[in-house]
Amino acid sequence: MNFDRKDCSNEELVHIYRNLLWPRMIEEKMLVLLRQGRISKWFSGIGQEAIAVGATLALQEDEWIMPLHRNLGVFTTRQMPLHKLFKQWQGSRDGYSKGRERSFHFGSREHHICGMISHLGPQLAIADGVSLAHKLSKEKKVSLALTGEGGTSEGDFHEALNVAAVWDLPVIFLIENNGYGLSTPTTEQYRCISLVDKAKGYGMEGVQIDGNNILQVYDTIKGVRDYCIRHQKPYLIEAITFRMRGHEEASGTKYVPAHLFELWKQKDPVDNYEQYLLSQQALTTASIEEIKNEFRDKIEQELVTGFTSPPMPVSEEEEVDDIYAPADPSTINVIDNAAHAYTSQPGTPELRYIDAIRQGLQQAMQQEPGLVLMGQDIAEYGGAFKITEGFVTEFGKERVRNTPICESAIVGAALGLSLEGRKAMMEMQFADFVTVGFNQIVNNLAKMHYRWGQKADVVIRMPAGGGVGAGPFHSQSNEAWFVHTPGLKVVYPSSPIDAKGLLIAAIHDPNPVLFFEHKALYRSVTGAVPEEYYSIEIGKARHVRAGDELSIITYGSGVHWADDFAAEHPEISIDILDLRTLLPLDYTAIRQAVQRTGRVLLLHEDTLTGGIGGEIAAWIAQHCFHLLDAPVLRCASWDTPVPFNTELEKGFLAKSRLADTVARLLAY
Ligand SMILES: Cc1ncc(C[n+]2csc(CCOP(=O)(O)OP(=O)(O)O)c2C)c(N)n1
Repeated sequence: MNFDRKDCSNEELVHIYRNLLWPRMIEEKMLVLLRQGRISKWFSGIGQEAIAVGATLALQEDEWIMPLHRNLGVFTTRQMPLHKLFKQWQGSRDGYSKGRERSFHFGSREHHICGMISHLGPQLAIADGVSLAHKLSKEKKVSLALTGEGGTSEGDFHEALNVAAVWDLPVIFLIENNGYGLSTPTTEQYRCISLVDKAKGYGMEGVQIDGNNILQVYDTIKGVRDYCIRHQKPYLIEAITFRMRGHEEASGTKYVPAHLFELWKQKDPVDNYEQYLLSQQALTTASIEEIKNEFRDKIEQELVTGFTSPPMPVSEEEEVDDIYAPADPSTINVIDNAAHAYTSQPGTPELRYIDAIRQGLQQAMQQEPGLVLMGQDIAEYGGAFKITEGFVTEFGKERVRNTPICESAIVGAALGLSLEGRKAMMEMQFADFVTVGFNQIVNNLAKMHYRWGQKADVVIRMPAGGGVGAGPFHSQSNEAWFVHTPGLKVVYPSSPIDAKGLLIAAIHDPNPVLFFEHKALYRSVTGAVPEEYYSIEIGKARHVRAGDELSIITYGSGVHWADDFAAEHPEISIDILDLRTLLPLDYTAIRQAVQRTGRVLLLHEDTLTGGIGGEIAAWIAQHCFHLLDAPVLRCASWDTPVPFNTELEKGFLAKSRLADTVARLLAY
């Protein structure tokens, strides 16, 4: 192995050695503990340490790294104490994730390490967002994301590299090509000769390096870092290495030809570097032994602390409490239900639902200089529904960003912006397209705070709903998918005043909020909207209409269907509750609605099975049974995709069955 020390002093060479040796010795100890049955699982990075260690040494300490499951060297080089790492691996309360996460699936803000989720590829686009934040603040920093060669087959790899290239982001993408993805060899993973060749396809520079040569890794990444900062561009590095052990310790290595282990043993990064240091007289055999003894003692000491953890308290309350990041103290005027009366005062301007959203967004951009908007066609074109028309002129293209068609990477980038303390709002062009960004939302955004205490300050606007003759992929009501995901907030305003106030509340909430806006309401519903910058509390329902014969509990378009129905049937005394937020639900208001009439009809545009109505009906049955005079009835859309033909769509929508359902309920 050819080492080139360039202008490294002996002290620097030894410093690198100590960082390289430390994770190796920890791992060797872990393998012993595993054999003794004292730990349960281990993903080994033995033989690959030079990549994680070299990369981490080449970056500044406050530059974010997105590591994966084989990158112990990132965590140790950032000086995380072994006893705490060990507690993390053991699932102890005093590890880095309060026992909620396994192995290397955790991060630490203090160490600028963003924890992976199992899905591998999602790490990459988070680095885009972090680098975007640096670029916008003109900070001379990079972020670095690691991936295995297996992970490069994921769409997330393509999306993240493409966005970084199109937006000229200073991100280092580092592929650790270790020959196998679980049992799959590279020949069954990709057809190109070298993965680094892909750089050209994205319009970025790339280089292939010997991933076992610590000095080459360190020196290359230092140089690439300078390049990324100077040119404000991303860079792809393919580091060639080999996985010397199984995918994880229990899975074995039968499928790997034995001679490959022989070959790669000769290329061991620690042994080779040791030999080099001896040849350079930077170390002697005795001093190497001294360091090893020092490390051995340190490991034993740290493990004493590592094995002593307090018992795990099992408290649902504490677990649930940590799902959401606590809100920052708000200085924004919060208006409540009384606002609807207040807006009937003369002089309050009337706005359409769409204009109220636009006004809320525009004022939020004025108030929050850190807020960045991202979405397809939202810049000069103004978005598919023209909500952001004119925003580029007022706020500039840096903060109002057109995106390539890559929902997953943009959600990931939004999360990266949040890591750097910015607020991000993404516009899904249609709520239907959220399926291709689903993983980032339900697994990364939603779970991050619970997993390692990092907030995900992201709003995703979701133009949803049917009644517009747009067929199965531009009409869905998919809010229930997200209501089932702890960690998200799901908001669905039905009126202009709520749309503006809830959007501002969503932007100021430090948690991920899915903000549903009904397309058919955009231009058909008008109402008084205060001009001031105000918010409406997330999680509070609105009592829309008082009645004493039956209560319709609904949201979104359902509020208007119910209201219209009530107006057309003055002979029935109908009470209407607009939920406004679906996660968390306002159970106090739901109970009160049941109490008022004893008869409940749950109405939603979403399809019946698995819709939010089922959840609320179950809750009412369990908690308000004594208040009911009739069974809870649901009125929802057919359990089919949304049909295109207008007559068929009318039949599909719940509205067409509202009168019948009301009659059935009253007949009890
Ligand atoms: C989306 C997804 N599919 C499959 C898996 C299961 N899985 C975990 S690691 C892994 C192999 C990854 O290979 P590679 O990216 O080369 O990294 P390596 O393990 O070799 O370091 C697989 C298939 C997963 N975690 N996520």
